[in-house]
Amino acid sequence: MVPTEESAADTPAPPPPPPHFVIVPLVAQGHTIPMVDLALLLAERGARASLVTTPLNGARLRGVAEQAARAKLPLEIVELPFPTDVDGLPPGIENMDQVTDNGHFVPLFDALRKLAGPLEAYLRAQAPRPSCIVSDWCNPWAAGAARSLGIRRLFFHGPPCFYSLCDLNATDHGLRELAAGAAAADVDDGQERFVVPSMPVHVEVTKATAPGFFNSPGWEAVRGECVEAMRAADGAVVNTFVGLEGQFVSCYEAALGKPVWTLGPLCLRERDADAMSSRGADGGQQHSAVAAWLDSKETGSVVFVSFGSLARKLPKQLFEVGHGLEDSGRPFLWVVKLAEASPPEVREWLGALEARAAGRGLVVRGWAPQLAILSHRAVGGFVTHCGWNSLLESVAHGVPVVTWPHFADQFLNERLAVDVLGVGVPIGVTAPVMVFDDESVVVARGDVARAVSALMGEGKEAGERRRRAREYGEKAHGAMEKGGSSYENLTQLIESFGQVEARKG
Ligand SMILES: *[C@@H]1O[C@H](CO)[C@@H](O)[C@H](O)[C@H]1NC(C)=O
Ligand SMILES: CC(=O)N[C@H]1CO[C@H](CO)[C@@H](O)[C@@H]1O
Repeated sequence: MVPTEESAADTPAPPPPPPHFVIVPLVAQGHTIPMVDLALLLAERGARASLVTTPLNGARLRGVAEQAARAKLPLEIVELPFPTDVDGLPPGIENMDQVTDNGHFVPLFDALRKLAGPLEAYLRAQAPRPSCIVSDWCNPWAAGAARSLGIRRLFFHGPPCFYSLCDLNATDHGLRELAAGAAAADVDDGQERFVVPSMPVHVEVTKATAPGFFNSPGWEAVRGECVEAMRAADGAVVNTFVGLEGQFVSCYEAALGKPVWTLGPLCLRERDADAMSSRGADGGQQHSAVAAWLDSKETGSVVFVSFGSLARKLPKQLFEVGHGLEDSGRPFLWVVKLAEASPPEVREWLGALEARAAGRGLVVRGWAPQLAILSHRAVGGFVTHCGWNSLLESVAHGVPVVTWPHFADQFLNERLAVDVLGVGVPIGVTAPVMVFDDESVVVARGDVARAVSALMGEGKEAGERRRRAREYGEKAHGAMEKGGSSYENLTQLIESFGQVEARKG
């Protein structure tokens, strides 16, 4: 019997369960932060979200769990046991930002690979089966479990589509081999420039700044696994938006041959000031002091200086930054990591700098509420390492940048900011630094002062840069609002996985 509307209303079929997304971030702050935003966003929009991590990283996400519980969001944190006795990895290290030796990174990846079994066990225990896995590009070990259980998988890649397209095209055309060959044949001092092939705009790189994660010796296995997992995935999720780099999104989608869901800027999900100030940290204690200082400053007058969660500067380089900021004459808010600030000579030097720059400069030691700072009206510029979260957070708040890339995708992110978007002043670095043990001083005080003055200055170029940044900021907010491109991409993402569940049931 075909049920009439009335009888259907009497015995309503149970609604299909909401689609269940299992999110697997890489254990590094820069990778976890946007994927936590993604999980919260999915849960806010009616999907179920599970964030998979390890115990130590789970402890850091307690604030997120509480926030979700308060808002009654269907979000859970799943802790897989971290493997013990991994060759070459000291106990207690579960996150990239705990590593203090370049030699510990590969063993950390070896340890993560062993999470594949526990992940599969978790997925197997879920009824109904999760609808979709979203795993970081750098977590290829999640691919096997998805495959063996027949769960569709998207990869989340941290960098913008501009970078990922460069990487694909450089790989397909053997650009890295070409550059390595030139260097080996000694026809090159490392500064020979290569054009990235088939890009819709002109992009030049050197051997050292050529695209590609995990290109250093010793990383071949990890890179191979990541590329294979990328090729086998059902699509990509990127923290960007069409209004920022639309032409690269569509070229990337074509080159990849899979759907690319642009859902960002994910940082704009957070509208609550308290949550914003405690993002990425255990608490927002520093926030009130920083906010009070910023409140006392004129609109757009302060330059904010921070270099992400991984790079560490040794005293000589740190002092050049400080002198440069002092010489620029602009109000500055500078974040120095605890590990950088701890040597006695640095502690003393920073104290003296603050005394000299009394009222004009504030040094935050340790963690700072970056998103709250960038959204403060007093901040008019950002000296950044060009990690994509930082760059996108800046653009999303209409703040132009001084670009000082350190490694990985950051050199191409700089090209995007400076050459394509026109919102950046390069500080002038040409080669990557190691995360640790780098004694060289790559940026002198004069470079810092020049770039900051150009960014914060009054000239026509500076004004244009500010205008463009403001425009992208407005577009970013539009993308995340109902009807905006990222909002609607997320709607479609949830619907496309919801339909699969409904069809199965
Ligand atoms: C995301 O939104 C853009 C702009 O509305 C659209 O062109 C694109 O096809 C969408 N992407 C997916 C994967 O649906
Ligand atoms: C191999 C190759 O050329 N891949 C891509 C490079 O980028 C363009 C867009 O400019 C794509 O269309 C290609 O498929």
